[in-house]
Amino acid sequence: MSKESESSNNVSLENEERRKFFGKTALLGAGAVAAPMTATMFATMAKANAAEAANSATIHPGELDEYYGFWSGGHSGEVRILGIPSMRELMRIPVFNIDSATGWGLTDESKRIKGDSAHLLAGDSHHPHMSMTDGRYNGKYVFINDKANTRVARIRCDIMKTDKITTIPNCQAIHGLRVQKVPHTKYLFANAEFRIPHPNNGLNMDDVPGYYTLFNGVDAESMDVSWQIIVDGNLDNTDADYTGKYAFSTCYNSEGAIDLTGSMKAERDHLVIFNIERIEAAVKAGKFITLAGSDVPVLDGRKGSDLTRYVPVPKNPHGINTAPGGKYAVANGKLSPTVTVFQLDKFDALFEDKIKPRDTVVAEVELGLGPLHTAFDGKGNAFTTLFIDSQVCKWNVEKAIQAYNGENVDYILQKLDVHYQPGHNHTSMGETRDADGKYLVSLQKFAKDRFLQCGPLHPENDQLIDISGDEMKLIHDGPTYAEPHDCMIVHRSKVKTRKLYDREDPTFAGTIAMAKADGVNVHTDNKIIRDGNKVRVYMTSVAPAYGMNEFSVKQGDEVTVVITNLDQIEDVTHGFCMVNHGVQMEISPQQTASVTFMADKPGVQWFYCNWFCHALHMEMRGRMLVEPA
Ligand code: RUQ
Ligand code: CUA
Ligand code: CA
Repeated sequence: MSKESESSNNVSLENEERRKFFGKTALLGAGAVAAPMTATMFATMAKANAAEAANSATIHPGELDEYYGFWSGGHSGEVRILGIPSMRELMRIPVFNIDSATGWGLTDESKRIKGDSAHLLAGDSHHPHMSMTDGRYNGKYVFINDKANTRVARIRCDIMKTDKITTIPNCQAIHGLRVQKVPHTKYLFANAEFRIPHPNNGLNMDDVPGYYTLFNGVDAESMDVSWQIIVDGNLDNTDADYTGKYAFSTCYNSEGAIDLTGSMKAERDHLVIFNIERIEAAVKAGKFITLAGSDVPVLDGRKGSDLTRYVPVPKNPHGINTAPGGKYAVANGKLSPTVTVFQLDKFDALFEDKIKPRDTVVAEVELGLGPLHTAFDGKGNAFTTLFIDSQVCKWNVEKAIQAYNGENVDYILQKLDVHYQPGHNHTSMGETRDADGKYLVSLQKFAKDRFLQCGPLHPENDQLIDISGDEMKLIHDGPTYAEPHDCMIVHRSKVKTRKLYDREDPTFAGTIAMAKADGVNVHTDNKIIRDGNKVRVYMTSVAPAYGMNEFSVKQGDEVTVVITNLDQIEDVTHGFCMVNHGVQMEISPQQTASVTFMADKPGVQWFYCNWFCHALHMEMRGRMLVEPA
């Protein structure tokens, strides 16, 4: 036995003690649970472990990472791209937030994409997932949900920008989000978490038993809502199978409670399984209603419906994760120390009423306290985060099934301390058929003593773990800003990005159409169009100058500045900032971007380029001359 595994054993002993102390139901105030070891106590052991790992987190200067990591930005409302294994942050993609660097939420193009929610300045992104073909990433889109404002969004992976945002009608708080894996991502599956009255008009607020929520199928190409399914209980997380026939969601509030204690009463809540073929057939046959807020087909999937089945699962289950082979899915118990393993090929029989709901469960085994999410290595092993225990538990699925059937096998292979209180975790390519068992990222909600203190607000700690060998090895700590809920790790071979914008890019097609209607060729013209008190200023840019040194408007004019960056050189992004007007935006090579604002101040108003583009970047500026009203 090596020194390292001896120390691991000591750690498990300590955790045993801690477990006794807290007991199995002492979960409230879990965030206050003390750290199992201090950072210093861990330093020596961690160093030794990292040094021994087969896969290193070290990427030398100038070297490229092997994987793209897509991180949700939580209540920052964005998505971030990290390089794996270096854990370097490569890019931020503003989605539901406002971003002053790129002008996301300020520019006309981004407002068009935000559509009916353009007035919302905040969001809470949780679950990024890439579109798939036959259970494999296809590099086309990354989808993300906004719990805060009940939206789903799509990011185009060729330019890594948001290109569609849809507000889901008739419900509140989209939490769980996944894609259909097979045959391809036709649907996004989106869980509305909170139960509400219908219609929600203030006249039936006391009818709590009458509240319900909806499971949503969103067309991945049009981003329109295809159908909504009324369910019993609420909806937490979701995943799909590898046949394309089923999606399934966890529910922590089968009680239909509106308070904390009420939602913890039942020993079991459930997993609800959706039969996609039957849903599509029912929609086709016109067997739906519509709700006040929209014309989206709404179907009843409550208990007794043909469209769904409800499988009891202990207790306030959280994550639901399909294993890469597609044979099993794992629900994570949260308030129960167990995970529940479903055998997915039993779902056909369940829907044909040949077996009972619980007959689809092939194992329900204890792992530790507060299981939240499970990831897989593609070799039959699973990695489950234990929030209360501050550990990742590696276990073998087949062995868990044997143990559940009474055989005397040890299904738990290793427990690794993580720092501290993990929520999601994700393995490289682990939610696809291509799971490669190389890296595991564990996303910790608390950093505590891991980093230099930065005041009362701490970063989180995203840890990288080498899972290629028999033992998990912690190889990197990565502080992150609020609050990556979830991430996904995609091999770089799956992603092809553009170096320059295509001049026909749909992102700015609306702006080009406006220019055409104004008789302006944005490639060549520097021109002002006056249309009553609306003024459209079209200019080009080539480092280090705008095509226009100055332009004149009247106080009270609504000014739209449209800039086309004619630079053809990769990386020469310009900006446009109108001083004292709250106006900023990015114009990358070959991009057209526009922003609209009121010229409400008379006199000389300077504008300048705010993306460093040239030795004479400071000199890239001009004047807006505003004639007083
Ligand atoms: S949830 S910590 Cu928003 Cu993904 Cu599980
Ligand atoms: Cu153009 Cu800086
Ligand atoms: Ca419950």
